[in-house]
Amino acid sequence: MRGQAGDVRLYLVTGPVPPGADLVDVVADAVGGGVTTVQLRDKDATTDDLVRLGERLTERIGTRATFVLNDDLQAARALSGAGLHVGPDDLHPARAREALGDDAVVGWSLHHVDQLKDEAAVAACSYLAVSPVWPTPTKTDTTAPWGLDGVRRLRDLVPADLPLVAIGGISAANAASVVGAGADGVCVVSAICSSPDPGDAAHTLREIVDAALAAR
Ligand code: 3NM
Repeated sequence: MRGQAGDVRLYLVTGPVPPGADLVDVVADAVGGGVTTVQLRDKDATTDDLVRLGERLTERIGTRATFVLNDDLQAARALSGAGLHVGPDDLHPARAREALGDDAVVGWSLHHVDQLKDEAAVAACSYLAVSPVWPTPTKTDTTAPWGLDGVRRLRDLVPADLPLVAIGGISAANAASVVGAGADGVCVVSAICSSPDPGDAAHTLREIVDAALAAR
């Protein structure tokens, strides 16, 4: 069972926000602008911190966007309805699926093409993420970038009914090319979190993604 992928067209992963800004306001504005999925990611936060922040975020987001936790099953279980995103060195997606149930969103980052040989993992996922498409200052300890050719290659290899999103170095300037290469959605951190107007940044990205999806 793959659960519901939700809508992954414009996928915000949380990151640093400008001084004086409140992450909850940034996320709420971004959802107002057209973000469809929000992943709470803070590798330095405790589970309790994530649950507290997750409660504030989900209260503001309501049902307007899918909500996913990065790599903290306990926090995801504590926040009813939350999904879980894991990487290849984290909890196995099949274990996440077992723990969260058939309806939960479970996502998995693809760093190596060999991961697709793990059929149980792929079958457990609601979506897969090409990570990273391009190098990004937001996360410097990534594996080698896939580039647009990598997105095309993975879109051919991943089951057609399994949404493929892409992360890493995506902005309004290149989002259309990522969708044109086969991604069903784009994930961004800095293009929204670092923007002086997160709502407007999200709106612009959403228009670009929707137009690129319609043009395929
Ligand atoms: N994961 P930006 S790249 C959170 O490759 C994250 O797994 C990545 O940030 C991966 O949108 C990344 O600012 C950061 O480039 C993406």
